[in-house]
Amino acid sequence: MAKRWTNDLTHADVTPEAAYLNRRQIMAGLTGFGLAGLVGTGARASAELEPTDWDVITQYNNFYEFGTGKDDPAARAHALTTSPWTIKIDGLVDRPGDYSFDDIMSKMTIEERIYRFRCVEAWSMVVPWNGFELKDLLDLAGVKSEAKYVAMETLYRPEEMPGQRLPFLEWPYVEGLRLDEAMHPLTIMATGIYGKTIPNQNGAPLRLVVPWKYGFKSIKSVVRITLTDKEPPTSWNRAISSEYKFYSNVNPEVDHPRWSQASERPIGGGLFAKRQPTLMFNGYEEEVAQMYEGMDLRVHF
Ligand SMILES: Nc1nc2c(c(=O)[nH]1)N[C@H]1C(S)=C(S)[C@@H](COP(=O)(O)O)O[C@H]1N2
Ligand SMILES: [Mo]
Repeated sequence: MAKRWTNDLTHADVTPEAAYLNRRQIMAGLTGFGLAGLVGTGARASAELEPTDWDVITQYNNFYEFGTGKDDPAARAHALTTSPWTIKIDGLVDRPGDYSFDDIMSKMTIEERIYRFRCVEAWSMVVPWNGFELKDLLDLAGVKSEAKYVAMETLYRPEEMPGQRLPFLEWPYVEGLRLDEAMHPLTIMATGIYGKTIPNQNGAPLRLVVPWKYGFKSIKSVVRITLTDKEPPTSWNRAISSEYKFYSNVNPEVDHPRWSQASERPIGGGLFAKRQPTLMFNGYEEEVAQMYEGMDLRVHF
């Protein structure tokens, strides 16, 4: 586990304020279709994010089921069988059952969403996802009024996922969201990147993407979605509960116990890529902050 958490961040890495303001103007954009209702100003809507290269997005990965190295998933995940694929939706829903991936896809509207992606390890990318809103899938199953949380589980198949034969984490990988977070229009299930089928190493055939939270919340290769009235367990909280809590919202003001979260290293930016400031809620504050009103984000980090 030590390897994963090694990093070289110091407070001296934080970008000076002038650069911050410049870059902030560039980075403030929220692109993607279907978000018009959320976007406050025209300037914000028209600003652009520069997507990270395909090769970087698909070769620098965290997917511990295939090993802890950043290049292990790309080297090993081709062995994963992703078709047929079934997602069990159960718990507090009107229509529990095994939903086939193909059937789900025939009912969903696939959109492109270009999102910032910020790992808790303080690196970042910009990913042009293709996918559908998680809300649409939950509506298909019919969420009962008692439901308060959504729990998700990754495939457990050690024959194809060699990392699951080792105790890096407790398997299967599990994650969860509060129901309002899960229903938020920014929350998607991604099935593609750059208009291509999502590669196995990125979580084929479908993975969660919650752009205002640290990357580990965005659980890959999902096989089960359970609606519940209790806060579900999450893998990194189980592993190191003092460092990883349930919410894990990106927050430059709350440092990880072992490193600063004030800035991040863009992956794939080349030789001249500078560290950049991390934005509150990863730049999605305007869209999501109201869900956390009245919560102490230093306690619920
Ligand atoms: N099942 C599963 N999901 C996972 C992980 C994992 O190890 N297993 N890693 C998480 C972490 S720490 C990150 S940063 C992102 C990485 O997504 P990417 O490889 O598509 O960039 O996936 C998240 N989802
Ligand atoms: Mo991560």
